[in-house]
Amino acid sequence: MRTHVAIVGAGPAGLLLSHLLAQDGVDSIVVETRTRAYVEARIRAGILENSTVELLRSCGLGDRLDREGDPHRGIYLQWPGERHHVNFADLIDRKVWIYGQTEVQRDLGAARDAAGQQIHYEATDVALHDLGTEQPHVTFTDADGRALRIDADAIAGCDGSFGPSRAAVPDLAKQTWERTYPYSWLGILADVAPSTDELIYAWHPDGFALHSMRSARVSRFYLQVPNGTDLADWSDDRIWDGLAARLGHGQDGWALTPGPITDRSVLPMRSFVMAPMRHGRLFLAGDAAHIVPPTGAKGLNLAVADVALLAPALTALIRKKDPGPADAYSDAALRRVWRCTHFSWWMTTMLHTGGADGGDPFDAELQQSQLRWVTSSTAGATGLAENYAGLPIEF
Ligand code: RFL
Ligand code: PHB
Repeated sequence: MRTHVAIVGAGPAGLLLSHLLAQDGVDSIVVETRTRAYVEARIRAGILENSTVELLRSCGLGDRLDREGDPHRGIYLQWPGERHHVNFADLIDRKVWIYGQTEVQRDLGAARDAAGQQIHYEATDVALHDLGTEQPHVTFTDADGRALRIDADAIAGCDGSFGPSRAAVPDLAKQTWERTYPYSWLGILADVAPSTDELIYAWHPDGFALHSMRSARVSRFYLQVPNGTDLADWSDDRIWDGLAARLGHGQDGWALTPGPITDRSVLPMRSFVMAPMRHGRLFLAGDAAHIVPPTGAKGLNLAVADVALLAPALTALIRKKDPGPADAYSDAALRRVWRCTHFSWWMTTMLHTGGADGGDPFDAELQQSQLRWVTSSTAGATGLAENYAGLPIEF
């Protein structure tokens, strides 16, 4: 097969890239290891930034988001005895939207179906070749066992943190930075109306907790747990008791309503950046190039921002034979990546405590001091608001 861009990975980065390229008259073929049902059911991100929403609207993907998405004016930050609202709308005139990654993925899938996009799900043995030439290619075995090859002008590595694209860049041609954290998140989805109008990020001596949501009937919660936590050790009662204690059930008359748990998982936390986000004719976007811990709600938004830069860069390279934007892509994308990497690290280290292991009392005092400043100073709150809701794509 021959196309302009071979896209590895049909997550949000890969499908949005194929959508934006098609709008500019650039063809692509997408290769994905999982089934479509699996990709569309994966429970992940829940928050879209202002600039992500504007981009999705501008490329024709905003209709259902505008009907069903829930705009939030800000978030609550709390610690025992105190809950404060940080109002992004008042501070910087920007909002965030509750709209699950599952919904974004379905909207992208429907738009690509309507355009007749070629996507090979359930591919195996996906490999990238000849990246240093102007005619790279991808080989794979399709769902029917056929060995296939895609020749392209460029390859987009949108295959997340475990795909082959990052690994295809030789060690000598890349630099990486990594931070692991000494805690994980236990995440649940529950069939119960949210007990809050906007997200609650809670600092607590037992560990961080987050009350998020997916709709008027579905709530999403996270609890900080030690690395290596076994889900079997967390009964439903233990989860709800932990959430009630950390989120402040009974505090100022606030009550947490539990409900049936429909999904649960433990997620490790990691920061990772690889540079440059390009090797020859391979361009990386999204989790393939960088990972952030989820505390800042940045991962999906960063993937979208990468692709918003990459699509016009590949269009200029392929249709106008202008390499300028493609040459500038990695540096431009990395500026936002490092800002979001810092913000995600900052939110994470401000809110996670020693938990069951006790923790450092000095750190705990600094965290609470930081939380008091962020929630009481306009300058502090505006910094958080700009980073959480307000970064322009080209930041
Ligand atoms: P994805 O979504 O991982 O998609 C990559 C795709 O590549 C496929 N793949 C391959 N395809 C072909 N050949 C191979 N050999 C392949 N190997 C892998 C995979 O099957 C997959 O379909 O990466 P992408 O597109 O870069 O998107 C990134 C986002 O998914 C991710 O950053 C976010 O989900 C992170 N994240 C959040 N981001 C936010 O912006 N806001 C949030 O509120 C938020 N919450 C979260 C999150 C991530 C979480 N988890 C589980 C990691 C909450 C959670 C719990
Ligand atoms: C989510 O709803 O899954 C979510 C929300 C905010 C975060 C992380 C995850 O910071």
